[in-house]
Amino acid sequence: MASSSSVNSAIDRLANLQLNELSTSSSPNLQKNLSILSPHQIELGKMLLELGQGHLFEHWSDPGIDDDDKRSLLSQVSILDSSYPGGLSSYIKTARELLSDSKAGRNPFDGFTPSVPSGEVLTCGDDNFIKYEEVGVKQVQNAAFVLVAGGLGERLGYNGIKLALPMETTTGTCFLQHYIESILSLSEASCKQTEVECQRDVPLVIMTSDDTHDRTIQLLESNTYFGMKPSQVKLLKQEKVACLADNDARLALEPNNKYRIQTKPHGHGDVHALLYSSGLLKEWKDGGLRWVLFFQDTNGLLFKAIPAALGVSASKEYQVNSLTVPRKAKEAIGGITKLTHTDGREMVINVEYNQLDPLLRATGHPDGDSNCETGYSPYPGNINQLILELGPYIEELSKTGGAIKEFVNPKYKDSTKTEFKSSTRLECMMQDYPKTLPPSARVGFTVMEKWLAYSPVKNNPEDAAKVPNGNPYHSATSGEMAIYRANTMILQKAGVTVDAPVTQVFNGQEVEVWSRVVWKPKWAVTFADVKNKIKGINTVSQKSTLVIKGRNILIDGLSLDGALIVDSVDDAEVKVEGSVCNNGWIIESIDKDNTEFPEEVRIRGFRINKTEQLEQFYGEPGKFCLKP
Ligand code: UGB
Repeated sequence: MASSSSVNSAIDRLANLQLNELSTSSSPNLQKNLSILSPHQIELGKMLLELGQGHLFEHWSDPGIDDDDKRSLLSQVSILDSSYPGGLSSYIKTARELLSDSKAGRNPFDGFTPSVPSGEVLTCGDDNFIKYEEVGVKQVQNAAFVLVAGGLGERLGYNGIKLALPMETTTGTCFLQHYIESILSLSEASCKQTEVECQRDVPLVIMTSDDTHDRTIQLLESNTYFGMKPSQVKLLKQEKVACLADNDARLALEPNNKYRIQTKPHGHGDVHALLYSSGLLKEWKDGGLRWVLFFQDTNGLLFKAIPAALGVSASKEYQVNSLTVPRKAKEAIGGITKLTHTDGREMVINVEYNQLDPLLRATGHPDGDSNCETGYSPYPGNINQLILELGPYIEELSKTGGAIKEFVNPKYKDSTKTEFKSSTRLECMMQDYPKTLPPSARVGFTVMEKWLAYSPVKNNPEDAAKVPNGNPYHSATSGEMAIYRANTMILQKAGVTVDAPVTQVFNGQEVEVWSRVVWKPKWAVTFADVKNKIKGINTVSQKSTLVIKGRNILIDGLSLDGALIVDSVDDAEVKVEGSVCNNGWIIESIDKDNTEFPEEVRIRGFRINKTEQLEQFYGEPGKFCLKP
């Protein structure tokens, strides 16, 4: 073993060597400060100079500057360098190329002609849907789930993390709880269907960022992981990337701190590099897993679509399956598009909402992104639910390290495109993963009905109220109403007579208000489950609330006009029949600016007044009948 003195002298030699190399460099400020830096920091300083970033040392001789500030700048550089595939030099090189393309107005889709791709179109409740659900549920025990939740949700303007937001306020279940309970129930159903003992716990990875990491851990820990084993959940934190001040990709310093590089989020595409570098993919592969399912933070409907979509992946052997819904022109979701290049290349890929319109206009569609005779854009909307087959995914990532094709979106001061209004950065999107795949890769997509599969919470009340007529609000108001509509419509498809919805306006948004029907995933995770638990003639009035929390609850001859909440231990079987009539739970409009209400209520513009209900809990094993 080397003695500490020999190690120290090696470091000294290295530092001197670098000192000498730097003596001809363009930054006298850095040279003067070499004695306070570690060899690694000197190495980083040298790299920055070589990358044309000498301006970062401009303030190093300002009076009153602490050595710690200088060291902290280089510590930050070290993190930026190690967290980006290929390091900072690769980041700056790519940035220069993309900024030059942007300045020249080069179109990333140059040479490509868009056309409408074909995919598997599913209708909830029909035989095909049920068949795919069954195939999909069997596969869940071979799947891992990945939730990207590093976004701050600037558009929503909510102060907490979006995963902690109630998905609906009838039960107050937050998004993360619903996701976890859905995964647990699906996994249990999977083992039951295949009649095997569950060999493993289905893994859940959550990608966080500095904006969401601590609060995500707190949410999990204060709720005992919502029933998952802590070892089943892994958090991977994405780092932000350096901001760029100009077309030469000079790194931008914070306006109020000349010793800190300004950083911004790099986008959800980071998830691939993080998964790869974490070693989890290999662990999953060795453990016999076959699928990785990616999903976003606030789509409360998604798990209604997952079993059938996974069934499509397995049946069609798709290496990549994107879940989509019919898309309104100009809606802020990407469009899945077939792109054919003049050189013969072809790919089916998401074209982001801000790029679809110019691409169409440039390729002979003068109306750009517009609706066709169906009232929707012919390009199905990407809802960023991707199902990847693990084997080919690892193979691809071992070539790319998980790096995803990036883009840059600078806001220029004027038409000379020489200065930016504010700093920019490279970004990447998880749905761009297929861009590097060979043409032989099996890339497909599945179209689901929007009412069933997609209603995210992204927009604040003010912006939602300004959404063009007929386009979705994507707000907390519409997100909650979509849960009630989907659940009530599923009951209807299962044979229950339900009332038509009424139209009401909350926070300036006109929405359909259906009966407030909510169930726990352990009651039903598929359409077939719902059908099996509904018998006889049942009716639910529009003003009603029906909450089903227990596992074995059979609705058989219920007439509901009010609020009914049924819960039971897992070993109890409860048959619900007869007439339930009470004043129920009333939706009351509230003012979004009334600070008497918590923020998560104000962003909806309504609250639920729990006036009167029939609430029954069956705490013992056995057979029971709830007959009022
Ligand atoms: N996210 C991260 O985890 N890290 C980040 O750095 C950024 C985001 P947005 P966006 O389904 O409605 C996407 O901001 O990016 C997470 C698709 O690109 O909600 O505008 C974040 O926490 C678009 O094609 O959405 O649009 C959240 O969970 C379309 O499909 C997720 O990434 C659209 O979503 C999405 O972030 C949609």
